[in-house]
Amino acid sequence: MGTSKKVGANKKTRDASSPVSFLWMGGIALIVLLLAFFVLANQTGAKPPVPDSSGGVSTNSGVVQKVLVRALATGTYDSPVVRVKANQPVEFSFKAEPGAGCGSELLIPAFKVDMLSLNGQTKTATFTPLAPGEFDFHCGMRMFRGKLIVE
Ligand SMILES: [Cu+2]
Repeated sequence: MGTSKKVGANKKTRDASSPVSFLWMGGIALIVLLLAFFVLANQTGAKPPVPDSSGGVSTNSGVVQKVLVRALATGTYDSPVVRVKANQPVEFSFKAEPGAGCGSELLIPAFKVDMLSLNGQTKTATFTPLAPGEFDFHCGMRMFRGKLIVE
């Protein structure tokens, strides 16, 4: 008997849908307000594009040179020769294919880079070569071999 009364009570609160509809209206009003806020915020935010007033010479203004080297399951790098320019930052990304074995580690000793790519994840090291030259990159046992040529 007690359980049937509780079910009846539940049905009654559901049928009296006024609190539910108030909730809906409140939610919709909130969403509209939020949307309006974001639109206004975007408009005010987009208005002033900061003028590039800095006329000073910046030594680090070079474009970042993005490089991706993959260690393949066949035991080689997909790009064994990488060319970059001196005095510009290099973003050296590295990804080892599953099955690359010890090739999942890539070292560039000259720039103290040591990256470990496990489960196909991409690792990135950033450095700036200050002078031209040729620098080796390789796995921990130098089976995978590549050359970073700085021009
Ligand atoms: Cu190796």
